[in-house]
Amino acid sequence: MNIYTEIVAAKKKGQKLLAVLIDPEKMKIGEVHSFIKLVNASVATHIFVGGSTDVDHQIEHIVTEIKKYTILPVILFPGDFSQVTTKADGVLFLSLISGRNSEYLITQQIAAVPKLKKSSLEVIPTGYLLIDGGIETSVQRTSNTNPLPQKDLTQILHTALAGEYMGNKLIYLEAGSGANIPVSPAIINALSNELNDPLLVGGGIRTIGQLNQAYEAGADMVVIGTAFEQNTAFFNELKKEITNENIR
Ligand code: 1GP
Repeated sequence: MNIYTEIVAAKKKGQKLLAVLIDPEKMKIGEVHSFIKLVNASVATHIFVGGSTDVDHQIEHIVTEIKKYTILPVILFPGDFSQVTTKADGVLFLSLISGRNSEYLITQQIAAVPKLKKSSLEVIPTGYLLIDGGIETSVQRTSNTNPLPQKDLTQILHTALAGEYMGNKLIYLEAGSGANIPVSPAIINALSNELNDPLLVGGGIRTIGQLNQAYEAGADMVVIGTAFEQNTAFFNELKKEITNENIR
C-alpha cells in the first residue's frame, strides 16, 4: 500500500477523503471492535490514531486492535515521538510550522528516528498549521504555540506555501480537536487554489453541512474525531445524507 500515492490519485480524480480520528486516550481496547465495524460500514477512507498526549501508552495496543478489523489505511497522527508504533501503516511526520517551538519543529522528529528506521511505516512529511478555533485546544496547550488567527489569511497562506517549498507532501489545517469554529471555507479555498500538496482540514467539524463546506472549498481530506466519539449515529447520517458523490 502506498498511502500518499493514493491520496494524490484521489485528489487528481476530485475524490474526497474522510479520516476518522481515534484518540488513544479516549478509546478503550474493548470498544475498538464495535467502533471499527461502524467505520468500515461508513464512507470513511482512512483511520488516524493519535492525540496530544497518550499518558498510559495505549496507542500500540489500540492500533494493533484496529488492524485486526479493518483494511483501511491506519495512519499515526502523533502528538509526540512516543506515539510512534510500528504496528500502523503510515505516519504523518508533522512539523508544527505555524508555531515557533523548536520542540515540534525538529526535536520530536529526531527523537522519532530510531523507531522509524527500524519500521516499514510509510513516513509522510506534513506541514501542520494550527489555526485559531475559538477556544484554547489541547494541541495549543501541549505544543505551547499560538494558533494563527483566521483573519490573517496572508500569513496562513504564506506559512502553508513555505511548508510546501520546504518539501512537505501534505498540508494540514488544524483548528484543534473540539474547536468551536472550524477552519473557514475562505481559508481552505485560498490555500487549495495555491497549493500543489493535498490539503487536510480538521478540528471542530461536527455536521454534514460543515463537512460539505470544507470539501467544496477545496479540502482533499477532512479529519473528524469528536463528532464520531460523541455520536456514533453520525456515521450512518453521513452515509445517508452526504451530498458529495465523490466520496468513496
Ligand atoms: C483533527 O484534531 C482534529 O484535525 C479532530 O478534531 O475532534 O474536533 O473532530 P475534532
